[in-house]
Amino acid sequence: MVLDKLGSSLKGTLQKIAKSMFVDEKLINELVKDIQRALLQSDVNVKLVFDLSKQIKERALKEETPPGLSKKEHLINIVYESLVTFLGGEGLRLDFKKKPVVLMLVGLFGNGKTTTAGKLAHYYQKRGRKVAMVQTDTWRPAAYTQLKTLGGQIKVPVYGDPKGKDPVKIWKDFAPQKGKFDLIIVDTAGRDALSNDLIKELNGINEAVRADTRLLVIGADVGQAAEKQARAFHDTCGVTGVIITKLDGTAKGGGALIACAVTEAPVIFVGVGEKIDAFEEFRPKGFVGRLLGMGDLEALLDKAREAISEEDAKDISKKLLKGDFNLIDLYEQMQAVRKMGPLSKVMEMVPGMGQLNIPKEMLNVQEGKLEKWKHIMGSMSKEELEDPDIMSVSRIDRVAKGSGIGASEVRDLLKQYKQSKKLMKMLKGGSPKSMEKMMKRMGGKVPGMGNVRIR
Ligand SMILES: Nc1nc2c(ncn2[C@@H]2O[C@H](COP(=O)(O)OP(=O)(O)OP(=O)(O)O)[C@@H](O)[C@H]2O)c(=O)[nH]1
Ligand SMILES: [Mg+2]
Repeated sequence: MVLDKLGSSLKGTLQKIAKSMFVDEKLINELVKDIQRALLQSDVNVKLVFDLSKQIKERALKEETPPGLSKKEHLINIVYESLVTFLGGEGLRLDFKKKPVVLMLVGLFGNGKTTTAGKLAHYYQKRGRKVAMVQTDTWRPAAYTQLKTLGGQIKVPVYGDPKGKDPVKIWKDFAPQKGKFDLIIVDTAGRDALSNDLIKELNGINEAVRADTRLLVIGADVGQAAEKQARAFHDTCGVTGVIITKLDGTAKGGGALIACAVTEAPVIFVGVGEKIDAFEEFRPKGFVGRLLGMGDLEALLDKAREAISEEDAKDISKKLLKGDFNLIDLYEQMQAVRKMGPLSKVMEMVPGMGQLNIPKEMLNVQEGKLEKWKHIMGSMSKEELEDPDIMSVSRIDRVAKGSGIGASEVRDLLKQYKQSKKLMKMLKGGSPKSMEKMMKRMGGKVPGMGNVRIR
């Protein structure tokens, strides 16, 4: 995952705080050193690392502990806040009140601009926006076709001229149709290095397009060269946000973070694969929360929203959080979770789960189980589905016969339902300690997720 190494080192550091008796200068110094080491190992620029650690140290030594917080909590909070600010604070939201929003992607050759254009179009289209893409890259021979293919996959119109030579003209030919869309994504050409040529071309496009949002697309593998690139693009067109691509690879990703510092713009999305949906909104708060093991229910709900309809997601998540949900919800939730991707990824986003060492390979919902549940539930009455607590021995027998699936499977489903309900109540409480205790009590099984044992 994103900046994996950073995550595990920082977790270790925070455990150190949790275990120590007092918060004193010695501990703060140790903490700052640990954070420095973690960031440097993730390829973060040295100057950035020192600025950040200096800030943490100063705050930790000078600030009074606010009422209601323990010294340790306060220290963890300082680390949290500093890391969040470091990664761009609140992030960036497109303001669709002004229509259309025009978004331009810039970056060097092969960093992923065109791929990202498709991903962005997909992302916003899923959220109900009318999207168009414009290809102004007249350098790469197949640039128009590449974008056209992506647009075809997701049914988003693509404008451009495969034979055109003048990007500004391409934009001007499209411009009269702007009003039909909520969001227009403009792809631009790259070069293998920042040349005067590219800068001149981007200046021209930038002036014609007058994009509200100008995003620098930069690969996680760019490393320390990111600083120079970010500065040059920023000088040319005033970068307002950063997208880091290829975070699924082996690169540590920390190098690209300098782009945020140089442009004073936040990372707003990250690319985690070549496919059109291998794309995640990046929320510094959630990200740091996850790094520090606080979990991020928001991000989880966001994914759920994509996998199922928004209405359903709101409903189910509300029910889940209240711990009052029925069998249909459980089934839908399991289906949705499966759509969200590897369960191990989903688990990282649930508060507390990050700290339970669940073996990754076990986090697979069993396909066969879901199928059986479907049959069992098909034989249950509406009343029974909505209130599984009324399932008596005779009802279980009836359902078993009706579905042709054994009574023990029916009981298994009911058991999983009950345990999930309890688990969801606990998640709401959010304390990893109490969760762990509870899960041990349940025989080490995570309900609904196959027979997952806690190590
Ligand atoms: N693994 C991985 N590959 C990616 C990601 N984003 C883009 N790529 C790949 O990177 C390569 C280059 O992507 P493009 O979108 O063509 O890059 P570009 O910036 O438009 O390149 P130019 O048009 O030549 O400037 C392609 O093979 C993409 O599939 C990502 O998040 N992860
Ligand atoms: Mg391209």
